Parts: sequence; C-alpha cells; structure tokens
Amino acid sequence: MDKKIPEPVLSNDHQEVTKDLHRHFNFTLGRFDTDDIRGYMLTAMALTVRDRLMERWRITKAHEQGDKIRKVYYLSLEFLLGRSLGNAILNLNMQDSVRQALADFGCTLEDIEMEEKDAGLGNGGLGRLAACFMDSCASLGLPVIGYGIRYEYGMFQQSFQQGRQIEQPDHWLIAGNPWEIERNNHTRRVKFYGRSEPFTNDKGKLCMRWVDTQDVLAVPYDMPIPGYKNNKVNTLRLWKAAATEEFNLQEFNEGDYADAVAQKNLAEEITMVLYPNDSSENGKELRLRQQYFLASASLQDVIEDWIKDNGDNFEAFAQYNCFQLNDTHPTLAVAELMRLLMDEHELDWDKAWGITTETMAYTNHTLLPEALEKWSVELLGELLPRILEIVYEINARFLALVAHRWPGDVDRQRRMSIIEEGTIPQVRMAYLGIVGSFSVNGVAALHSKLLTTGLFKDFYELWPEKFNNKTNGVTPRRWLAHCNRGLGDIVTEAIGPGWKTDLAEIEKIRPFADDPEFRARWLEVKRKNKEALRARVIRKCNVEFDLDSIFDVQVKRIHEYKRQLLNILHVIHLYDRITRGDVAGIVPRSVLLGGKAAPGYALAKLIIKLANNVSQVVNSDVLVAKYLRLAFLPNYRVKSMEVICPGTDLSEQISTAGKEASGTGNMKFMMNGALTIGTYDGANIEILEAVGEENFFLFGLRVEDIADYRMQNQPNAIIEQDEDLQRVLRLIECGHFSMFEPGIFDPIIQSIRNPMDPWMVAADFRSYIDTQHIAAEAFTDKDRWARSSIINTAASGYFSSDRTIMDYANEIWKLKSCKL
Ligand code: 26W
Repeated sequence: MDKKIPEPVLSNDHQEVTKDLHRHFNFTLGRFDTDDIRGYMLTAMALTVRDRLMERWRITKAHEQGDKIRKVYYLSLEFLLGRSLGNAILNLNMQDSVRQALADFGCTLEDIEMEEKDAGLGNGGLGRLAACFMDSCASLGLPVIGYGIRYEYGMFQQSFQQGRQIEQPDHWLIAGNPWEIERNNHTRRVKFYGRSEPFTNDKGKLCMRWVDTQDVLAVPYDMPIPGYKNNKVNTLRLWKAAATEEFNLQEFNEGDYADAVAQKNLAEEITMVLYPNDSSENGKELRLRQQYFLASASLQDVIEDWIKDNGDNFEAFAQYNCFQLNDTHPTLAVAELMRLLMDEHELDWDKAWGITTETMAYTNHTLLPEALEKWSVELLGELLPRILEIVYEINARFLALVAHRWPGDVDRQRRMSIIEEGTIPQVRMAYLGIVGSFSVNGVAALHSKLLTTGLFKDFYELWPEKFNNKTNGVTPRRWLAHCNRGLGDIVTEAIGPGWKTDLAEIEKIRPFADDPEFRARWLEVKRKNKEALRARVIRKCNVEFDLDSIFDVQVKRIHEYKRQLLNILHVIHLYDRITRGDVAGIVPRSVLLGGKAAPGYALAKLIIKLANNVSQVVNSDVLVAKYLRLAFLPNYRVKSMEVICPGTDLSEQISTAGKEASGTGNMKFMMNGALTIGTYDGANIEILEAVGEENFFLFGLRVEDIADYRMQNQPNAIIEQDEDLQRVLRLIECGHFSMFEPGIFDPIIQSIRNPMDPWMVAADFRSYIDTQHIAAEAFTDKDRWARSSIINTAASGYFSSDRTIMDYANEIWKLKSCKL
C-alpha cells in the first residue's frame, strides 16, 4: 500500500532554532523581560525541541498506520525517566545549534538543563529499566508503546534533619510539563465497586455484566520518546484519573456542592501519588485501584484501536498485539482482558483465554518473599467483583489441569493455587501472571535460574517452555554518550561513533588498554569527571573529597539486602585503624553513599542515620581526613547518577548472594569505566565473566554456600574470632557515633548478631574487608587501574538495553523492527 509519509520540515540549523526559541519565549510563554529567564528559557527550548519531535512523532505514526503491524505494549506502574531535554537534543543531533541559540540569550545549555525537574515516576531499578527500554525500542525502530500512570507526585524528595531522613512531596508538575500532550479524545472509563450479575443477551446467550459501578475516567497524556538519530518517536501514554460528569452531577443535584467536589477528589486521588516502596506494599486499597486503573485503561485503549480496523473480529488479535507486564503490578491485565473480551465483546471463555495467554508476557524482578504481591480476596471482591469472579474461574480451570497432570497430588494443587487459602485468603499475583502468560522471564542469568529451581519450580515443571532469561541492560545514549561526553568523545575518536547504536562495537577499544597515550587520556577524563563529582559533593554534603583518593560509591535504594551496612562497617574499620595509627597500606579513600529508604522501613532509615553520624565523626577528625572521607548524598535520583557514575573509581555491588535480581547501576558504573567490588549475585556474575576476574573484585558467600551456611550461621562466634569486627561493633555499641543518643543503633547491632540474619552481614565481613584492601592496593598502580578501567568499558557491550530489547523482540515479542 502506498502511504503518504510526511517529511520533517523544521530545520535544525542555528538560525531556525534561534527563531523558534524567540517565538516560544515571546509568544508561547509571553515573556519579554530578560530578568530571571532560565526557567522560561528551559520551557522555550523544550518547546523548540518538541516541535521537531512532533514532526517525527507524526511520521512514526504514519508508518504504523494502514498496513497492520504487530505492536507491543509495555505495562508498568513506574517509568523513571529523569530529565528529557538533554536526551532529546542528543537524539535529534541538535547540540551545536542549541548551544549557539542559547548563547544569543547569554545562557549555556548547562544553565537551562539545571532547571529541568526529574520525572521521578518510579522507585528505582524497575522504573529506570522501563525508561531505558523505551529509549532502546525507539532507537531500534520497534513499535512499542509504554503505558503507565501520570502521578501528580513522583518519588518523594529526601533531606536530612539531624542525620535522619525527611520526606517531602515531589510536585514535579508544578511549573508545567512541556513534554506531555493531553489527548482528551482518547479518554477511557474504568469501573470500580458495584456487583456482577448474569443476564441473557439479545442473542439468547447467558452473559455476565458488571453493574452499579462507580466509574472513573482515564485521561491520557502522551510523552514523546525519541529514537537516536533515526527520525523515530515512540509514545509513552500516562493515564490521569478524572471524575466522571455523573459523579459530580448526582450530588450536585441533591444540592450539596461541596460534597460533589469532595467526591471528585476521591476519583482523582487514584493518580495522585507514587507509592514509595520498592519491596512491599501491604494491602493498600489505593494501590490496587492504581493497578487496575492502569490495566483497564490501557487494554481498553488497545482494543478500541483494534476495533477501528477490525470490528468485533478478534481472530487475529494475538497475532498483532503483545503485552509485557513489568512485574506483578499490572497483572490484573490478565483478568481484565478476559473480562473485556467476554463481557464487552461477547467472546466465549476458550476463545478469550486463548487470546489472553497468547498476548501476555510477565517479567519477574524479585525473589524477596515480601515483595511478592498478594491481594486479599475480600478487598478484590469489594473493589473489583467481576475481576475476582474471573480470577476464581481461571484458577478452577488451572487447578483441574494440575490435577490432570499430577493425579492425587493435592499438596501440589494447594501450592500452585492462584488463591492462597488461610485465615485471610489471598490472590497470588505472580501465579496469575504465570498462568495467564506465554512467557515468564527473570532479569539476569542467576535470577532466572533461581526462579525455575526455587520460587516457580512447580510451574517450571508444568510449563518449562514458558520460562526464559532476559538479562537487563541500560541505554548507552543516556548512560555514556550524554552523561560522560569526555569519555564518549575519546571512544569515538578511537573507534568511531558506531558504539552509540551498537554497543558491541565498544569492544574495539580493548586493545587501547595497552596504549600508554590512550590510558593517559582516559585518566585525564576520569579526573575531570571526579572534579565534577567532587564539586557536587561539596555543594550538597559540605564534604571535601580528595581528588587523588579512590572514589568508592554505593548509590541505590536503601535496603538490608543491598547491605549498605557492610559498606559502613568497612568505613568504621578504616577509621578505627587510622585512629589507632595502623595506617600501613591504607590508600586515601572517599566513600559516597546515596539512596532513599521507604518511609515505613525503620531499619533502612536507621542505616541512613548511622551513615550520617559516622560521616560526622570521620570527616571532623583532622587526623583521619588524610585517608578517609564519607558523604551521604541527599535526594539521590536519575540526574545525580548522571554525575556520579562518570566520576566513580570503585562501584559497590555488595548484595547478599541470591537477593539482587539483576542490578542496573552495576552496568552504568562499568560502562563508565569503574571497577566493581561485588558479590556473586545478579548481573554482577555476567559482568565478572565479561571483564575477567583480574578486573573485578569478587568477594563473599555464594548462593550455594548460603543455603548450607544459614543452618549454622553464628554471627557471635564469627565476631568473637574477628578482632576487627569486634572493634567496629564496639565503636557503634559504646555510642561513639551517637554520643547524645545512646543506644539508638541497637537494632542494627541486633540485626548483625542475629543468628537468623538473612543478609549474612557478619559472615561476609572478613572477605569484604580483605577484598577492599586488595582493591585499594590495585588503585595505587595507576597503569593497571587505567587498563582495567578501559577493559570494563570495553566489555560493557552486552549490558546495553539495545541488546536486551533485541532479545525481547526476537525471543518473546517476535517483533520485526520497522527501521525508517
Ligand atoms: C509492591 C511494591 C514493589 C515495588 C517495586 C515491589 C517490588 C518492586 C520492584 C520489584 C523493585 C525493583 O525495582 N526491583 C529491581 O528491578 C531491577 C530491574 O529489573 C533489578 O535490576 C533489581 O535487581 C531489582 O531489585
């Protein structure tokens, strides 16, 4: 079919960009004065860039229209996008003209970039992964649409008061969001509450309908996702909740205006705030409403689109549509698709189930038991009665299958049931995801293996063909080209620019590790990046890092399994040695920590307090200062990482083996030439294999060891035999880091001494300390370090999200790229 594909007409040259910038500044924003212009300048520039995105968005859509193409929908409660301007400018190749245009206004690009707020619509790894995936899909020309929630308040902002975490709301939309386009005409209606009732339709068929519901409108806001220099712009559609007209009218007619408006809030609270928990969210109804709201609005959107071209004929639906579920959060989509197909479009159960199980794919991101979502049957029944009914039916048919396969094995039926029986019966969302999907994947090799041998073993025995691994990745555009121009430029000079779209090519810099001149330039760039990081730490923490010291960094959510505590114990150990005058072999070190604790996670918050208190003591001791500094960076987020990873020497990836599903920070650091000190966990294992043992500092127990060890884990015996650990604990216990608040760190001490400590802090202490020593020694050999650093970057090709997405596209989605 001949399609009319428009061409981009807006020019990227400096004059045109300047003209548009003026026009937006003066006319779109109505600014004529020149005072305090940065914020407006940012918006004007965003609009100038957006005009160019708009054209390419239209072109991308024109390509996709008309002849049918298979599309994928990435359903996620979180998209942690960070800033958009720099990324869009990079992808549209507008850097030079933008800089020149801004110069006319006496601004630099850096000046206005600073003004952009992060879109913090996610907690951590899972949300940022979704954002990297969107970037890769657009850059690979894949027809993938993201569906998420437009939270009014993103991830909270963190500050400290006497070293304790304080949370403040993140009203990121307050100054407007130039990147979003409201698409009122695609508004959907989502049902809640009410009841399910049988009826006979006009064809005499017995059907079910969901009645007396309280509906909420879902209004879509589209964000453009630009591909890298390929004229592609994909869509991220974020839903905002709004009250229906009737919702207000009913009360309004009863004369109660104020109540009517209050009711409106009830509907709109659904998309008010992102839940700031990255491991457990226990039974909050509002969270369940968010999940169903996303699933229902998105599925209706896709089905509506299908009906436009195909009417009520769903024969080929599965051939052209595929849904990737980002963890269990959107897995109600399984039951919702069944409902829409049966109740709204009159398909029978078997047809609907065939379509559902051919279109849904589920990704698991965690093995932590507390992070495995369950919803009480009671709550589901009240909020979504029709959905609960469908879940029960799915389960009944599934258990019949299990009974058929393993006759008489009632224990297995109980184990595998989607409904967990007990005093409070619950729906196991992961099981619903597995039963309803044709693909189930983990996010790193070890993690995927642990899923099939542990958590999902029964299901693996039933359906081995469903299970697969897709090791995570990160986008090399944001995480190298954009955030580390210095390094990107010398890589490009050495091997050309091909690595930006095919990171496997970066392997070609490996031979340069032997080139002394290249190594010198490499270290020079690293030093500049360390300067930038140092400046930020001074500004945000008032701590001065020594440029020549090893920059040792751990930034990520605060969680016991990630073991920031182990890191702090090492700092205390060094402090203890230095104050005792035992400084032989101590290499100057600057330790940076950063990350948010879930507001209700008391021990994680106490770990932050400990870090801050230790940093007070360490940094104010002039004798210690020569060797050791510790800073805790407040409000760690995407944009902080853009400064942190280029300036890091040593990346801390020290989770208890078997607990970190993959990790993605580990990949960002390695890509930027940091060396890793890490456990045999998640994607660390694959990083280690890629760089070789001599370029990685491996320590600690392995998963296999831990199972045996746990039985006879005796932290107190370990402590007794380890003088260093004893001294470290004694310093904490005696109140050295809490002079005016004695005993506040007791819960931390107890957790370490607890024979049931799941995180094995005491057990890994010795091996960690010794390996840190080896790392420090290695750092003193500048040549060797530079070589290892180059090799880390060279080996990072596999960890590009482009590779991950190609694996999803080929093996799960069966998508062909539609390269322009
Ligand atoms: C119910 C609340 C909740 C919210 C988020 C539970 C669990 C989560 C996520 C699973 C937390 C998360 O971000 N997991 C991380 O996902 C990354 C991307 O796959 C992995 O790299 C990390 O190892 C994993 O912890």
